[in-house]
Amino acid sequence: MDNKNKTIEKIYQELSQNLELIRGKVNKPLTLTEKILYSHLSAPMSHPFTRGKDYVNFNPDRVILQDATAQMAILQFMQAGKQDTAVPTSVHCDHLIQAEIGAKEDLIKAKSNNQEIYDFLLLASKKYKMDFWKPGAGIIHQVALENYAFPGGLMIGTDSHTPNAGGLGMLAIGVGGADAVDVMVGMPWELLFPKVIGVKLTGKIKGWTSAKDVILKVAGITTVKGGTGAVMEYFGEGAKSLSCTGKATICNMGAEIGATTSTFGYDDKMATYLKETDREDIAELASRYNDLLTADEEVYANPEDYFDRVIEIDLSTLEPHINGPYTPDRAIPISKFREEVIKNEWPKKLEVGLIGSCTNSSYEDISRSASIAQQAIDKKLKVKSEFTITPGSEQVRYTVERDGYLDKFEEIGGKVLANACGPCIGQWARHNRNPEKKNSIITSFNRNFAKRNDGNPNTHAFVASPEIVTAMTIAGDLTFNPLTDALVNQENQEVHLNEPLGIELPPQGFAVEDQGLVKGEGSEDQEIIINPNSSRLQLLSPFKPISKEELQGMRLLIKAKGKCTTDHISMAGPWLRFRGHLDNISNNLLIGAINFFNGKANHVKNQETGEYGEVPATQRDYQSRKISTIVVGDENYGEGSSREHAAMEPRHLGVKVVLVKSFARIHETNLKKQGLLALTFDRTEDYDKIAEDDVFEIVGMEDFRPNEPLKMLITHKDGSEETITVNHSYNETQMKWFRAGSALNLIKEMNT
Ligand code: MIC
Ligand code: SF4
Repeated sequence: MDNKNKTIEKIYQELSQNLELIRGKVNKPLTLTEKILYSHLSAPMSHPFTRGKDYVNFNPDRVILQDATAQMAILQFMQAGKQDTAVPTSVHCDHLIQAEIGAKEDLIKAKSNNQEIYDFLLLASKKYKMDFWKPGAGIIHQVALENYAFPGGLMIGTDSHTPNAGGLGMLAIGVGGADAVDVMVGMPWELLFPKVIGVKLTGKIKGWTSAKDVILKVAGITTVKGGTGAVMEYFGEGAKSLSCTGKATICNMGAEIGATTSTFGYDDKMATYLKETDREDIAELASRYNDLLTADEEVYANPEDYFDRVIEIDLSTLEPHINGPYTPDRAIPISKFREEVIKNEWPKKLEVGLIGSCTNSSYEDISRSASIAQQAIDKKLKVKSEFTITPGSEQVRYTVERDGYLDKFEEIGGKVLANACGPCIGQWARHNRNPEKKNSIITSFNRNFAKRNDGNPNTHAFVASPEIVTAMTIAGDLTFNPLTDALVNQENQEVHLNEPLGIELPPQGFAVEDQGLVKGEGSEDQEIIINPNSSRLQLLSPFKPISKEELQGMRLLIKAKGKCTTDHISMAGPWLRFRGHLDNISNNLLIGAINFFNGKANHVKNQETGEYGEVPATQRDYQSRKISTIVVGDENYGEGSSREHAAMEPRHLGVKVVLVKSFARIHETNLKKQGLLALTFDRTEDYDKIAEDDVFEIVGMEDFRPNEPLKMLITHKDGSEETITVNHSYNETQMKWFRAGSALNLIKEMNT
C-alpha cells in the first residue's frame, strides 16, 4: 500500500514497530522529537544519529503547499514526469489575495486578477490528485490544523510557518519547493538531524497574558538565530494547560527564531480539539498510542540530561509582550513598553491594528479579542486606529460570525478581511498611504521585518497577542498600557478595560457552509498547458552544472550589510504575482539588501562599466558578458521565508557563490538544491576583507568533499592577493546535486 492510501491507524502501527526496533539500538529514554523522527526513517538505522551533525533521510506522511510557493514546486514536480504525488498533498490559495476594501470585494478581485494562477493550480491538483483549497477557504496553516495535522505525524510544507501543526503534536517542517518535490515523487527527504531544545512551562497563564506571549518571550531569549538547527519541544504542566490552538500559535512563530520546528506532546487539549474538528477517531487512536506521542517520562523528569538546552518559563508570572520594531526578537514586556517608545522615539500614534493571520485566528483568539470589543461597546469607546480582522479559515470565520463576534468588531469600527494572508505578506493596499511616512502599526502576526506589511521602510511594525492589539487599537496610542491605564470615552469619562475573557472552543461546535475544498480524488487526465506569452507562469529549463572554470574570475555582485532576510532577497507584496515566472521574478533579486559600501538598497557598482545600477540589471549585465559573480552576506542570511525564489533567482541570473557569515536553515538548503555553492566564512572577520572591486576564485574544487573546507583566493585592485578559508556543509548527496546542476536534475537522471 502506498503512503497515499495509508490510514492513520496503519501509520501508527508502523511507527510503533519502527520505534521498537530503534529502542533496541538507542539505549536511552527518547524525546518526542526523536520518537517522531526515528519512526519516520526511510531506511533501517545503521547507527544512532548525532544531533546537529548527521544528515538523515525521512519519509514524511504529508505535504502542504501554498499558492505563492506551490507554483514553483509544481512546475518542478511536472518535470519529474509522475502520474500523481506519492504522499497526500494539498494546495492552499491564500497568499495572492490583496486586502483593500473588505472580504467579499477583495476576494472577487483576487479571483479575477489571479485567474490564470488559480486555474493552473486547480488543474494540476486534479491531475496529480492533490486536495485544492480555493481562494477564501483560509490560510494554509489554520486549514492544515483543522483538517490534516495529527499527533506523531511528520509533515513538510512549502512555507516557513508549517510548524503551526506542532500544536497537534506533529513535527511539521517548513521547506523549499524542491524539498517538497522529493517527497511528492516518493524519494526520501533529507534533514540535518536536529538538536532538541526543551522548553519547560510551569504555572498557568492568566489575565492579559496569552499563548502568544510565550513565543514572544522565547524569541527574546533565543534571538532570531537561537533555534537554528533545533526542534523546540515544549513540556510541563504549563504546556498541558494551554489550548491546542494556543500551542499552535507558539509553534507557528517558532519559525522566527530559526527553529527547525516546534512541538508539544499529545494531551487532553489536543484530544478535545480533534473531537471538536470532527476527528474523534484520531483522538481515540492517539490515546491508544499515547506512549508514541510524547517523550519518555525520564526525559521530562530530568530534562537537562536529554535536551541540548533547557529554557524554563513560569506562565504565572509571564507578562504580555510587544516585540519589535523591525525584528521579531526584540521582546519588550508591556510594563516597559511605554518607556521604550519614548526613549527610542518610535511614533507614538498608532495608525493601524491588525488581528488574525495564520498565527492568531483561533476561536479562542477571536473570542478574547471580541470580549475587549464588547467592553469598548459597553463603555462607549470606538477604535482610534484603523482596525482589521483576518480570519484564518472559513470554518473559523463562519463560526465566529454565527456567534456574533464579527459584529462586535464591526461595531467598534473594525473591518473583516478575506480569510487569507493579506497585510501579513504585504498584500495590503493600505489606505492614505504615504510611502515615506514614519508611522506605527501593531499586528498579531509573526514577522515584522522592514517593509513587510506595506512596503514602507519607515513603518514601525510591532507584534503582540490579538487581545493586546485590540486594546491598543482602541487607545490609538503606543504608550497605552491596557493593564494599568485609563481611556477617555465618548462621554468624557475615564474608563478601564478589564482582562479579556475567552472561550477555547465554540460551545455550539464549529460550523461551515462551504469550506472551499475540491477533493483530490478521481483520476482526471488533465493536460497542463502554459501560455508561452504569460507574464505569470513559465516552464522551467534545467540549470547547467557550475564548472570549475566558472568559479574563477568572479566579481562581487553585492556585499549585503546586516539583516538580509528572504524579504530582502526576493521581496513579496507586489512581486507575489510573478512567483510562477522565474525570469520575471528575478527582477527583484536582492533589491532590498543594503550595499555595504554605500548603505543603499538596490544600488551596486558594475565593475565592468564603473556605473552604479540596480542589482538585477547589474547582474543581467554580468551574465550577458559571461562573468560569474558572488554574493556576500552577514549573519543568518536568508532568515524568514521558505521561498526558493530567493535561491532560484541568483541561480537563474548567473550568480555562482553565496558566501556569508551564517545561513538560515531553509535558505541554505534551497541554495544547495538549486545547484549553487553556499559557503560560510571560516573566520567571520574575513567578511571585512571583501572589497567592492575584488576578483574571486574558489580553489580546490577537485577536492570538494564533505567536512573539508575550501579556499577562496581574493585578488585586490592593487594586484595583492590573499587566500581565506571558506566552509561548506555539503554531504555526499548534496554534492551530487551540485554536480548535476540541481537536485531536480539528479531526480531526472535517476528516473531515466
Ligand atoms: C511568509 O510568511 O513570509 C510567507 C509568505 O508565508 C513565506 C512563504 C512565501 O514566501 O511564499 C514563508 O513564511 O515561508
Ligand atoms: Fe500567510 Fe502571514 Fe502566515 Fe505567512 S505568516 S502563511 S504570509 S498569514
